[in-house]
Amino acid sequence: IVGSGASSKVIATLPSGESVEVLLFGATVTSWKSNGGKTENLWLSEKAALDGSKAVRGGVPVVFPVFGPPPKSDHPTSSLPQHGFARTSRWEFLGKSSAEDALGSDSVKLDFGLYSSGLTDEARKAWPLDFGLVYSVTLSKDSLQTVINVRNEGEQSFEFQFLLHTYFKIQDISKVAVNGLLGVTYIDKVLDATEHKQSDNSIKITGEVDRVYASIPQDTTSIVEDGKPRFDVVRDNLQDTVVWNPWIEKAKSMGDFSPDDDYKHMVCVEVGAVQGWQKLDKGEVFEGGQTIKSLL
Ligand code: TA6
Repeated sequence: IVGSGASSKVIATLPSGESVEVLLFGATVTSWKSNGGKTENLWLSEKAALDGSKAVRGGVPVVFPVFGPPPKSDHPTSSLPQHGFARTSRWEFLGKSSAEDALGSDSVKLDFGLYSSGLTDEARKAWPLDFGLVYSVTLSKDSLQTVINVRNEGEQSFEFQFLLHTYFKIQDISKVAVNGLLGVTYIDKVLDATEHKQSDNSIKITGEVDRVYASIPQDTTSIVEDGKPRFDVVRDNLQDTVVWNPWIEKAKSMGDFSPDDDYKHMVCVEVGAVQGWQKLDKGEVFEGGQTIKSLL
């Protein structure tokens, strides 16, 4: 662990130079470098708050127990902030373990925990359910796996949503396509949350895009740049994926999004369980996450 207080972070590096950095604040991955450590794969705003003062603008914010603005009323999450409390809570570092896969290549796993007892009074009051989260970040040579384990530690059942709000770093948004969502139904939040069907395999981004693709049959969404595969985003036990780019006006309107024209150098492909709610009875566990692969 380096640093202290809210800006404490854990850094792990493979012998071949790849690295991952995780803030204890929100268990937010803020950097993932592949190619021997030469290629940064995640976008991070130059004005991202890294001091715990607000959710990190970039990297991989952890969204739990609600995605987006919570239901207006009479729902347990109604008084939570947008995207829930996980990304603005202080998580515990539970430890690091190194492993070798069958082919002998190294990987290192970092575990983080967040429990009801670790919430601010405000969050605890807003969502008074007993839960335990263990978030595992595993760095391998060309991939980063991030998995959440949600346990209901209380007597009452509860329901939640979960999403990994991954900001991918890309060279030029005009040369990017997001592939693998052909035929999938999506809610278009730019077009008044109307429902649409993805008519072709490639999504090009030529303006603000904010779409929630639900119940996706196959598990991989790909980001292609300039005709070459750049990232594969593989879902594990999560059925939905959000595609988001704020474009010019929205980028300008976010105080912590900087530089303003950096919407050209990022795209969010966010895996999650956000359509409807995952229900956990007493003692039940949910596990899900993603493996993101750098194909450069
Ligand atoms: O994931 C897309 C989204 O839900 C957008 O609607 C936009 O609000 C984005 O998340 C960022 O939300 P934030 O609360 O981090 O500003």
